[in-house]
Amino acid sequence: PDAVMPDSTGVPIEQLRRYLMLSDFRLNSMQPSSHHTVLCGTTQGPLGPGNQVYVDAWDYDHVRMPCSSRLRRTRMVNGQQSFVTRWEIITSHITRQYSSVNDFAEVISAYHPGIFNMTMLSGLSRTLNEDCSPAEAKFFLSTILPFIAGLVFELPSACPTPIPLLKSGMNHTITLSQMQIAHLLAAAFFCTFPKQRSHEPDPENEHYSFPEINFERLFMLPSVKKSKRTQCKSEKIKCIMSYFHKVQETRPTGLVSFSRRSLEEFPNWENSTVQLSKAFISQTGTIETEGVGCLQVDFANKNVGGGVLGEGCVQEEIRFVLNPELLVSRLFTECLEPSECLVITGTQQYNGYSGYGDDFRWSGPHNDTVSSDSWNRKLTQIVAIDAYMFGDTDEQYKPKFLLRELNKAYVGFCRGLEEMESGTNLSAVATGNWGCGAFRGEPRLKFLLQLMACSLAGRDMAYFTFGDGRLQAELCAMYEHLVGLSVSVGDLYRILCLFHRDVVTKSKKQEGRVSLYAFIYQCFSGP
Ligand code: AR6
Repeated sequence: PDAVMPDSTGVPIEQLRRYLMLSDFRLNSMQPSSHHTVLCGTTQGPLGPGNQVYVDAWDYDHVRMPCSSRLRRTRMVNGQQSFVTRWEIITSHITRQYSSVNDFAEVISAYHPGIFNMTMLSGLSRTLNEDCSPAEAKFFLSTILPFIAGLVFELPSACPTPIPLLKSGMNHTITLSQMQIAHLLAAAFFCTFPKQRSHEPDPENEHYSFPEINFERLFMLPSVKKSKRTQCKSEKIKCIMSYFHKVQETRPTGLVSFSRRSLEEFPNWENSTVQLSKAFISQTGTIETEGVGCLQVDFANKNVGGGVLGEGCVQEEIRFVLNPELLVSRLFTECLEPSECLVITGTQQYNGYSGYGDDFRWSGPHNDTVSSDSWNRKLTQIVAIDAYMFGDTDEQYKPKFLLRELNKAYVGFCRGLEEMESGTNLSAVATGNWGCGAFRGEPRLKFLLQLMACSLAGRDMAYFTFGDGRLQAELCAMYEHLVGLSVSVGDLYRILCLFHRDVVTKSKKQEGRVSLYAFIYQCFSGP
C-alpha cells in the first residue's frame, strides 16, 4: 500500500449495510415453488418427494447423473452379449484400498469413456509426491480417497431427486444441502459425470453449453509452455483435498442456494435522475474478507468458475477453491448470457490463501465463522457476473459496451426474488477491478459503471483496489467530486457517451489524448 495515502476513503464502511446476523436478512419459510427447487431436507424435515428412492431423469432439463441406468456398456459373458450399467462398473471399482495414485488411475480407467492413464493424473501425483509429506500422502490415499469414494457410492440415495438444469433464460433457484454438494463433488472428483446437454445434439456441431465438471483437467500437469502454472495447480488440488478432509471430520449441516437470474427489461440509464449511492473505497482488503456480509462479486467467466479446473488462477478461480461448494454450480449452470447472472448463497470458506496468480498458495484450512440465515445458509452471498473481454481496449467506451457492462452489473445487483418476498433492505456490493485483469478493462471506467448499477439497484458499494493506492485516491477524488455536485446516474451516462464521441473516436490513447477522468472534471467543473 502507498504510504502517503489513507488506506480507505469515501463513506466509512461501517455506514454500509451488511448482513451479519440472522435478523439482518429476514426470510419467509422455505417453500418449493415453480421458481425454487428444494432438493434437500431442511431442519424441519425432508421436503419434496421425501423418500430415498432414486428417480432418474435423462432429458434436456435435468442433470444427467452418473448413476443413471441409461449409461450402459455391453459385455460378453460365455459368448453371450449382455448389458451392464456404467454405475455398476463404477461402484464395483471405487470401493477398494488405495495405496498409490496408480490405483486411482486404474479405477477411473475402468469406466472412463476415453483412454485414461497415469499421465492424466500427473498433477495429482506431483502434489502427493512433492508437495505433501509421505505421511500426508499416505493419509490422503488411505483415508480421504476412500471417504470420497464412499460419498460417490451413496450418490443415488443422497441426491434422489432430479436436479434441474439452470438453463439460459431461466429465473430459477436450486437449494441443496452442503452434504449433497459433497456427494456431487465426490462424483466429479472421480470423473464420473457424463456431459450435460440442454438440447438435442447436433451431429454437425458437437457443442456443449455447460462448463466441465469432472476434475480431470485439474489432475493433469500443465503443458511445458505453461509450466509456471504447475505450482498454483498443485495449490488448487491441496484446497480440494483439504475440503474433503474437513467434510470427513465434520459433516457440514447447512444449505446452499444457486439462483440464475435473467432480466428482460433494463433501466433507462440515459434518463435516470437517481443520485449516486454511498461508496467506500479502499486500497487494502479483499472482497471475500472485508466484504463479509455484502453481496460479493465474482469476476466471472460466462462459464462460471472459468479456468478453475484448468490453469486459471485469478479472482474467480481462487474464490472457487476457497469455497469449493461453488464448483457444483458448473454441473447445472448453462453459459451466462449478457442479461444474466448466478447468485450463490450459503457456501462455506474451507481454505485460506496467500499470493495471487502464479504465486497463489494454499495457506491451510480456514475456519469460517460467518453466521447463518433462517434457512441455515451461511450469510455469504456471491454473484457471478462476467465482464466483456476487450481485445481493443478503446471498444469499452462505445455506448453499446457501456450498456452491456451496466446491464450485466445491474442484473447482478438488483433485488432477487427472495429479497422481494422478504422485503429486506439490500446489502452493499463488495467489488473491485471487475473485468480489469484477464479481461483488460479500465478500472476507472468500471468503478463508475458499477457505482451507477449499485445506485439504480438500491445498494451501496465497497470497492477494493487490491493494493493500488493511486487508483484508490483517483476514484475517491472523482467520487467526492460527483457527489458534491449531485451528479445523477443519467448525467454520468451522458458524459461517458460524450467521452466516446468527442475523444475516443478522434484520437488514440497513445497520442496523449485527454483521460476519462480529466474529461469528466472538464465537463462537471463545479459551481
Ligand atoms: N478482492 C478484490 N480485488 C481483487 C481480488 C480480491 N480477492 N482478486 C483480484 N482482484 P480478474 P477479470 C482484482 O483478472 O478481468 C478468470 O479466469 C485485481 O486487481 O480475475 O474480470 C475468470 O474465470 C485483479 O487484477 O478478473 C474470467 O475468465 C482484478 O481484480 C476472467 O478471469 C481483476 O481480476 C475474468 O477476468
